[in-house]
Amino acid sequence: IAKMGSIARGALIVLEGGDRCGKTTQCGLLLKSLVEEQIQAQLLEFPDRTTKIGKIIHDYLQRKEDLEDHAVHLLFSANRWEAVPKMQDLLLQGTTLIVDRYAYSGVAFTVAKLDFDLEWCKQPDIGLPKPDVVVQLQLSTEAAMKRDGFGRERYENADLQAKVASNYAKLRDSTWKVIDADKSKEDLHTELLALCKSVIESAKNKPLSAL
Ligand code: DGP
Ligand code: NA
Ligand code: NA
Repeated sequence: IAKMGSIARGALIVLEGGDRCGKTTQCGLLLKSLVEEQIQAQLLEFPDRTTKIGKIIHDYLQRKEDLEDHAVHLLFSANRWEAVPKMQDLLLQGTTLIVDRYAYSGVAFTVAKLDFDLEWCKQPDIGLPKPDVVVQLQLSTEAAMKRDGFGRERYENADLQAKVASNYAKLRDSTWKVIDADKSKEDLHTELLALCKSVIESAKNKPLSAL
């Protein structure tokens, strides 16, 4: 067994995109392939609907509950913060995290629904572990709307999704990779797996930083 200090850290890999872009499917496929290749990995998703805060968010998304918009924004952020101790432990133990949505969704969705100030929206997530890569799966709203299940939850309408897409464009930095998601599940997976494996390699020697 290697000494704790000598274990290379895992990578923090975030997938972002509009609703029904195939993110969740791709996260699952990535996990399966990495594990098959004996690369330690785990899946996380935000919102994590299993926690107490996550349950409130779930009811809000299902329109069972209405909440003040600033308060909801902070709840989504709190739902990420409550996962941080676990995330840090896993990353430092060498486990790569595949994360389905992160702080970028927080900003892109809140700004989209209300024209809230972008800088205000970023504040509560400052200090979260910084992803090694943010993969944005890009799919036109028309294509997303044709997919199964679109329209069920609160934010799933064409207008809002188009705004989300333009907000993502304002958040891109050097860690972002934008990938065209309008292709077969298999082709998209092949592209993502190659990208993730190279990110996992290069993250090994980099310290974990913060947003
Ligand atoms: P999902 O379970 O990935 O379908 O996400 C649920 C919905 O919540 C989706 O429409 C995106 C939205 N969402 C995710 N994170 C945040 C956030 O931090 N803030 C807001 N306002 N919406 C978010
Ligand atoms: Na959704
Ligand atoms: Na999800």
